[in-house]
Amino acid sequence: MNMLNINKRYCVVGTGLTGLATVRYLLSNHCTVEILDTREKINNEDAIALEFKDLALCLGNLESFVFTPNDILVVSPGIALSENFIANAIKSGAVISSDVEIFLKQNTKPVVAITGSNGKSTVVSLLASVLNSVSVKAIAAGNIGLPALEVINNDIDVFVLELSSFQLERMTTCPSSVACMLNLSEDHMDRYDSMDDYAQAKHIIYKGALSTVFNISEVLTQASSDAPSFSFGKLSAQADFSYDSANGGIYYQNECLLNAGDLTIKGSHNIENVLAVLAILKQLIQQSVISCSLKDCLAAIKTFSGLSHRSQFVATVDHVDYIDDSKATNVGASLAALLGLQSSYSEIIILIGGVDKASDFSKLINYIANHQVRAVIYGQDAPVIQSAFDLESVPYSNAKTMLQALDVAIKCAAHKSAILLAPACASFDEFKNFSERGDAFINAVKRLAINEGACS
Ligand code: UMA
Ligand code: ADP
Repeated sequence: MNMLNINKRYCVVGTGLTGLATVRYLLSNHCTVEILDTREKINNEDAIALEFKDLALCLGNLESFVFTPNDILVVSPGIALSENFIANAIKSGAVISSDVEIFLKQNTKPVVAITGSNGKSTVVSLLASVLNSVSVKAIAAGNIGLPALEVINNDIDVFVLELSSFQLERMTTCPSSVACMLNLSEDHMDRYDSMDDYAQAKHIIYKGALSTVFNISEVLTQASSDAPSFSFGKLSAQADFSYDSANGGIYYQNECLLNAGDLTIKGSHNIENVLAVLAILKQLIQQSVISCSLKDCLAAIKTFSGLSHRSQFVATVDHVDYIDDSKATNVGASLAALLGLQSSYSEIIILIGGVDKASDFSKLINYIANHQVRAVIYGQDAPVIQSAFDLESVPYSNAKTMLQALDVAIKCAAHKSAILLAPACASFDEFKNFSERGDAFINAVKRLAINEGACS
């Protein structure tokens, strides 16, 4: 049934990926649409005017925009709900919605919804590729960079949605076949008042889920609903899906499904990601959403090689390994990268810096102080990060830019060590996004390899 209301005015706020996909979908369903953006100048204004010829585009401060009870605001995730114009809209009787909310109301196919502070993109990609390998048509969409409304009409058996806290916070329910929260560590503290607020936003994923999957090692990921639940955990034999570090086995209860040594993706965080995927698959099997067995899924799990910019080996130059984890944009992810690599190297030099998200760096600094790790700190918010290191009396090196930080690291790297880009910060001071930052690192390492003639 079509839940859209053609008598309402849909005010789509934001002209990025989400906003434009939403406008296209609403127009194709004959809705009345207006496009708004809080920025005075947007670089795709001409393209928007060309694509949506007769549509009103309102740019700049929206505080004096007149909203009415007839309005539904579809607010893009990058726009904080604390903006004054949102409060004005609510006061005027308008309703706040989002692209994912519209998707979930309109969609009729099974949905797997996945959130967490880290590992979301890896897990949604792995799950979608496993489902495709057993002839279930699946697509990974949402925060991974493909707005859900862009693919709603595709011929798909199961939608695998990556949902950020920004997307979840503007929904009241999130109906799905399986909802999973992978982990919960500090991120986006520039948008949330506290970890509690951030956790509350993440928990919306469980509202309306027919079954849940959570991380037994992180109690805050557990759903409070009565829906059937599976736990996973790399450190706990109590979990439904567990890992035995003594023999490398990955288990469903007492049954060994595969050995972690057979996985192409490496690092203990990726073992957790595989456990989560197995638990989600088991829920889909139990609900008869898919008709294969867990065993049928193992070949695709073993061959999955991970996503670029997530702990990816780049090259060995002059006996030093270079590793790109540009996607480590928070402290938890940088720590996971270090933990995953530590046992393979005599020393790791980590490049940290960029735009801080009001993070607490103490766990990372503490780890660096107690392991063979040295830090090179760079970028716009280097002073903030350096003060945190100074407070703990942990030494570090300085650089202005990411590439200069790489130069500093190269000069002091010993044989058999690794240089790791895992910045624990956003990239916007120097780059468009984390991929551009990772590509800049990879290209610099490749140039180095050519100059040294020693790439292996
Ligand atoms: N805008 C305003 N006012 C603001 C901020 C933005 O008007 O205060 C406008 C911008 O001018 C621009 C538009 O909003 O026109 C951009 O909207 P957006 O920031 O929501 O970006 P989208 O292009 O729609 O991308 C969003 C997600 N972005 C964010 O959550 C910030 C993308 O996640 C997601 O891939 C995409 O929807 C598709 O679902 C990115 C992200 O950084 C990758 N996510 C965060 C993360 O992973 O940590 C949560
Ligand atoms: P997200 O979409 O949540 O940002 P990604 O799969 O893109 O997750 O990975 C982001 C970062 O987190 C990368 O640096 C990656 O190495 C790290 N990571 C991946 N899985 C986990 C996990 N389960 N726990 C902690 N860190 C992880």
